Amino acid sequence: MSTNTTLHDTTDAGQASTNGTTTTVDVAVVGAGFAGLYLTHRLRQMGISSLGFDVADNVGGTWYWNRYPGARCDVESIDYSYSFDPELDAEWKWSERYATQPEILTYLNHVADRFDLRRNFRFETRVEKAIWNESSKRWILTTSDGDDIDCRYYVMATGCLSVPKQPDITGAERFAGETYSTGRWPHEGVDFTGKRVAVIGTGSSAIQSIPHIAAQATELTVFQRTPNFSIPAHNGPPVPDKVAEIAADRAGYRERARWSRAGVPLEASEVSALTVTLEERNAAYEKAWNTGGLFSLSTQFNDLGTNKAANDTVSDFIREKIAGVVDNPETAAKLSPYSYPFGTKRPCLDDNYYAVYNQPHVELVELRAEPITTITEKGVDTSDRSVEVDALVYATGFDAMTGALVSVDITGRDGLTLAEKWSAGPKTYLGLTTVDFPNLFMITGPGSPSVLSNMIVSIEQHVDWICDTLAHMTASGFELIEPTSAAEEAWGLHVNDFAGLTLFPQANSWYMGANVPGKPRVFLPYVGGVDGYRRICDEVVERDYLGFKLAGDNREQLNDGVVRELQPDVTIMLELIAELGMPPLESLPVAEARALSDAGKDMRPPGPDVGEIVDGTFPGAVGDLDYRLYRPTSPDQGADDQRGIVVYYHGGGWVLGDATSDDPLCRDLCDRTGAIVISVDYRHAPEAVFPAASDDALAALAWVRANAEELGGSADRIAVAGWSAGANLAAVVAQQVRGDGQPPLRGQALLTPVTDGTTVRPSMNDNADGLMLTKSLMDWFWDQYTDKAQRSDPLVSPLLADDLGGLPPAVVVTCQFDPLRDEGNAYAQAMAAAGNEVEHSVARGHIHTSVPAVDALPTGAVHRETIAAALTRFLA
Ligand code: NA7
Repeated sequence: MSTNTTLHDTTDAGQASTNGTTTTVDVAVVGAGFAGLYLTHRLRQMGISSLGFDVADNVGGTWYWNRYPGARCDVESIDYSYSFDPELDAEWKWSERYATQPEILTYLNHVADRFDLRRNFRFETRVEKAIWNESSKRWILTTSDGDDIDCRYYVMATGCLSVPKQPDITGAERFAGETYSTGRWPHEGVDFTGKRVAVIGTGSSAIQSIPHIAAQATELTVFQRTPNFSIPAHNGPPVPDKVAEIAADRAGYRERARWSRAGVPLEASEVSALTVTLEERNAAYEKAWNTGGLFSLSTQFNDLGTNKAANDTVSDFIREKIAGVVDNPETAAKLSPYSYPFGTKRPCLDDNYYAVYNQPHVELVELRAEPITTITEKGVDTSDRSVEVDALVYATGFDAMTGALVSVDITGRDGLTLAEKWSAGPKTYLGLTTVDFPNLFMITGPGSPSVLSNMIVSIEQHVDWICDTLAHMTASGFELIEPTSAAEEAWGLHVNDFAGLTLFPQANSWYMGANVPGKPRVFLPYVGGVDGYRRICDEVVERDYLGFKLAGDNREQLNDGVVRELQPDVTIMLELIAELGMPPLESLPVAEARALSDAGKDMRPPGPDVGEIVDGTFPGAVGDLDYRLYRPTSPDQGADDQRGIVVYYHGGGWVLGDATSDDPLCRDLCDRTGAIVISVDYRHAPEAVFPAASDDALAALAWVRANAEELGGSADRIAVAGWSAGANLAAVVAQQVRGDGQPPLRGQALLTPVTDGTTVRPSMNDNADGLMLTKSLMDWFWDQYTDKAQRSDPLVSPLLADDLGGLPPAVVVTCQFDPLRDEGNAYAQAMAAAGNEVEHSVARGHIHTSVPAVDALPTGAVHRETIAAALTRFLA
């Protein structure tokens, strides 16, 4: 990074210039909180002029406004501090583990003084409008003091929880007593002594303030819509061990924070909550409960955020704690959350919150049972009663993550406003930028880790990324940056895919936009971690601003592309497998390749239970072979009480595997379809070469047809299915038995089939390496099974059959990043063109091996369901 770069249009580097009522500056910044202050400091260092705005009369951002009693940070202050200046970091001493709002505000004022930042801000000034001027390639801002700001870059450093939610309770304007909002608390403080007080809301602000309000009020009534999980803060002086750890290696500690999941260095558990005993689990939770802190409980096991059953264990633990503290069992029950998993709404840290309800003058009203009908002049009416109060405190939260961004009237290219563009939910690239709003940056915007992380670490990362980008642009002669539509679209999918792996979407939380009436239900932050996200942002830069268009007077660079296309669970699996450092299968003798491939079986989840599993043998083309039969638990289907049968052929390139090697997938198919699944073996290459496998596959079907009733199924309702080379066999068998005088096959399910050994299609080269099935492994499989000359035989390349008419209905699932994708797609298209019924889908973000990974890769489930639903239809 360069620290003394200037932009082209800066006549007086580092200074804004004013002409009449227009001020010209390089960068306009909205917000004087943690983000705006650090950004201003960095820009000053770089010699880039900036002007910041804040409605408040001083610095502080969220910590300026949230002055309610008990307001504190709920990430330890030692972590919730700037790291950009080691001297500042070393010198500043927090007095408590979780600093109070006044102390945090003092810190921010100290930072503003220390780096002389206030002179770059106009306080008590609101940016009301921002319009992109396409001809000058600049933003024109209109401020509340009537001034226009003409800037090259426009940065919204407006925070994620800065716009209080508008009162959405009937009659709110009628109340004649004192009204307060936690997010806009009077600077002089409020004395509730001798007063009857109502608090509406039980989020973090309420949970922090209620014990303080209860200490003064004569009567306190708390109106709770949804109970929250709250963990004791165990506040006190900063934890000595942690202070010592940081003092010993400050730079190392901060670097670990930058590369941690949540922006705080934490030990991540690798153990599932469901694999330990109840005693072990509760001992872990008890220790965490006594340690306190936002992350203590959630990091005890690795599946609390992704597995509901695992989450239930910690949720139960907290509910027991609530019951242990609150004397009145009815009140304890009301305070116990059941409607969402722990952690899917922001958990709270408290200081004796639950015990407040043991005080005789404190009452909890459960709004789900008795909703507020209206606020009146005197208080709050519910469906059951009228509660008269002297003061009403709204602790009803914020229009989170997008509220502040759309509260300024921002108009981008072609008159499009940000509010219009985001009417169905925010669209960003990396949570930093958005299409049609060139040179606009958001700090901790939607689609970035932001509120799921230590905000200060995320703020510093965003500010650094933006400043490094400006430096790069200046040095390279660019003055315009905008993401591409493809990059933005794909980022939205990636953010959503990641959230879908977690329990977060199960809650009506502000993470989901669910707290604001009418707000689109979209998961707003990025759940992939500060570490993973930082890696992505760095990679975007390393790949020369992938997904961005950069332009200057004399040059333009369009580097369209997508930074993360694989499903997130597929990426995680690939990283884990890469860590194992296994040799390529094709580099091994066949016996060793088989042993290595078999060893993987023990590492995978077993798949669902089925009613019965029977192992046996059947006559193959030249001798007995094994089968494994899966009988479902579900009630019999079909008029004659006989089930449909799926004859399944396993994957493994005609070389690896056996009748049991796709066990989880077969269980899953059996469970989802309610059909009998018979996984049949076939002879393998190189011992038995082409056409041994297809001969055995055909023999297996003949045997199942002849013995269907004995197996508990119906000879009239048989389908074939397979994965990879097994799908090749299923396709070949389906062609061979056409019109053979027997009841026709009801269907064929082909998952990533091999269909043509004669042509190298683009997907083979595009996905040649690093995605489990490689091009060289596929070549090796082919070489084991067939001579090159044999590969045009439809018995191994079913796509090359002269006649593809009259085939059974097919479901074909191919994977986007599979070397076999294009030949699978070609087969689906060719079958459809020949007049067959074909359902074909391409599994987005999947690789050759990921869809069969039952219970290991959640994103594959939808594609297995596609196959199962089609089979169920075929066999009905
Ligand atoms: P939150 O966490 O959004 O809490 C707001 C609370 O107000 C929550 O209990 C809401 O219930 C409740 N609420 C909101 N609207 C209503 C209406 N109309 N009627 C009754 N109750 C209502 O905001 P906080 O300020 O407490 O905390 C925000 C974050 O700041 C916090 O997570 C930390 O990160 C710091 P709901 O759950 O929506 O049913």
